[in-house]
Amino acid sequence: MTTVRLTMAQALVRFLAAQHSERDRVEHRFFEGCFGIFGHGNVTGVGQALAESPDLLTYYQARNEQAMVHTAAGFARMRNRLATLACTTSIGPGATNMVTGAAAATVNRVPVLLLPGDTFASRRPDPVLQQLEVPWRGDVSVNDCFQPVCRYWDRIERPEQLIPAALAAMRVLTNQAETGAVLLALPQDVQTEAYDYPAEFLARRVWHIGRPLPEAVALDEAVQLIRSANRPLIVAGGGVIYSEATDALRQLVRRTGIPVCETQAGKGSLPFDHPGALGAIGATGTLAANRAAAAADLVIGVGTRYSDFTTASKTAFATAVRFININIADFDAHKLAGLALVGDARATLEELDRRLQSWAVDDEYRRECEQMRQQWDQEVTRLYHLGHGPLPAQSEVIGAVNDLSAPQDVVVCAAGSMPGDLHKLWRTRDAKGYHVEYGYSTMGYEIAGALGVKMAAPDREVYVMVGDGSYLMMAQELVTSIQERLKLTVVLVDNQGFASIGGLSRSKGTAGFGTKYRYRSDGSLGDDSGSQEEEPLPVDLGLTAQGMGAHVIRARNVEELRDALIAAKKVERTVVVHVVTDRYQGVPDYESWWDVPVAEVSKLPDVEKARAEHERGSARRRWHL
Ligand SMILES: Cc1ncc(C[n+]2csc(CCOP(=O)(O)OP(=O)(O)O)c2C)c(N)n1
Ligand SMILES: [Mg+2]
Repeated sequence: MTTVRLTMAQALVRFLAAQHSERDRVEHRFFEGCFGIFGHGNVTGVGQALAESPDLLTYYQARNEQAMVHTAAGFARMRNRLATLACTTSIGPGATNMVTGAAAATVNRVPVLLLPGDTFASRRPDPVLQQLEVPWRGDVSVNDCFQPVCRYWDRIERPEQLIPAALAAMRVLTNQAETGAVLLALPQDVQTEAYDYPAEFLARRVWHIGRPLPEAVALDEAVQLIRSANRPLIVAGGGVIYSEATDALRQLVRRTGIPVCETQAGKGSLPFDHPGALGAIGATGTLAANRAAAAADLVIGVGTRYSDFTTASKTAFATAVRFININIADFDAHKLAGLALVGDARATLEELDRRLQSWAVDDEYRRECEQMRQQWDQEVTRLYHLGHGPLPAQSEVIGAVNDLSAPQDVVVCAAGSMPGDLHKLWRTRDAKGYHVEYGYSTMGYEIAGALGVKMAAPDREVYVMVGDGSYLMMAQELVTSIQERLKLTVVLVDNQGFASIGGLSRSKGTAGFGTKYRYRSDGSLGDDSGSQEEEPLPVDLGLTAQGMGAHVIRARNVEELRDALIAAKKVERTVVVHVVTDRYQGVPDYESWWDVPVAEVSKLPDVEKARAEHERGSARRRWHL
């Protein structure tokens, strides 16, 4: 057997460079690079290996470890989970900074490979700088806190352990049902130890990603249920897009007339103007989709995890509704007591279409849905052109960006009031044109994740919609975008604080307590009721973006915003368009509900009122057993 004498870190870099995924006979390099921030714990191990062989794996320097995991996740999502980036860190804080990124990737079922440094396997210098000492256990380090947020977790304590661990990591990363964050903790001494690695371990390897079909009996039962339904409705989730099932969906919808609504991850499954497209469903849903959901007698979920936003906290659907769930993950396919069709979305939709033969919904139902869709489109037009002043409304900002972006461009967002408004209002024209991280809704994902989107799709313009709160939490990757010449157009929507949570707080009787970036002259904590004497903070977010190298344009109204977006197209580096909006001009809910518990007893009358309202809402919750 041929062997190659390498350090564990050198073998790892060679192994990563040799991994490929393959679906539909098309092969992709699985790791297109490695992000990192060096310190002790990786600079002389993985860092040495990357420096020695830059041709194997491109190294990218990030500013924050959480951000680089978001970048890897944004990249992997944009590539439909067929490729990703690795992330290397030092030990201690460098490693634990990745926990939020790992959780976000795992919640969203997106593959990322995390390679944190770890304390010495030999334990001779313990406690090493940044080591957590655990008196009752010798074999733990801070990296153990990744266990619940990773789909595979391992620590390589001998160089030869890399062989089974790396293979196990790859199996999970390329398994569509299990994928998420995968972590290999790398003790700093072991990274530098040499071993005679078998050449086969380092050879080119291709991981097949299949398109399995559900069992024939389950398909038969599904066809029977669909044929006997009067008002079937498809809920398209992220699985439709990852599986590249949008054409199959369109074909099925065109022929059968079953209308489609979309989750956050599934938005883009159909273009917004397709006759069967009812748009967003659930807590942030459109009137068309929410009305269709309430009246549906059969729901066909495709690649959805049925989060509370999708089901409007289990109030969106009627008690008697049946569910058919097409999902690659058995875990999701069984939700809401659905008939589980465990399989690939595209293959299963094609098979259902074939088996349904000439069956279609009633013309009347088809017409009714098309009418609801048209009415919704008018509502979007109204909100795009509110003519609100003096400060513009957020819906007008969305309208301007939508109007001035090209169909194949990508809008990226994650937290605040913007994701819900985008879900309702963004007119998606391309299956990969809408990228909102709403599984973990991580403030700070926006710019970092968008960087990954741009790396994965350099030919598309990437529009980042970021609130002032998210911006302040994690804006530093603007610097990385300048460094890597990856242009982003960032629309910084400044409404002076956490408007979404302020609104939620007001609606629950607590007057927006602690959600506004303003301070009062007497030094007391302001709320968000608009009733106190307040002064704005002496803070200029535009200047901070300029300081990080971005080209900054300020827009005071919608016309200036449109001009700024046109001007931004001609700028080569990252542009930040800073627009101040009216914090109190939100987009309404459309017959939906979100379960946020309210205090059962309180001294505040508004809380008591909100509690009574909450109980009325709760009465609509269903079990779906
Ligand atoms: C890391 C993180 N911390 C806290 C939250 C809870 N949270 C959700 S939205 C939000 C406010 C976001 O403010 P901003 O980005 O300005 O958007 P706006 O609500 O004003 O639209 C907060 C604190 C979160 N989603 N993520
Ligand atoms: Mg804000």
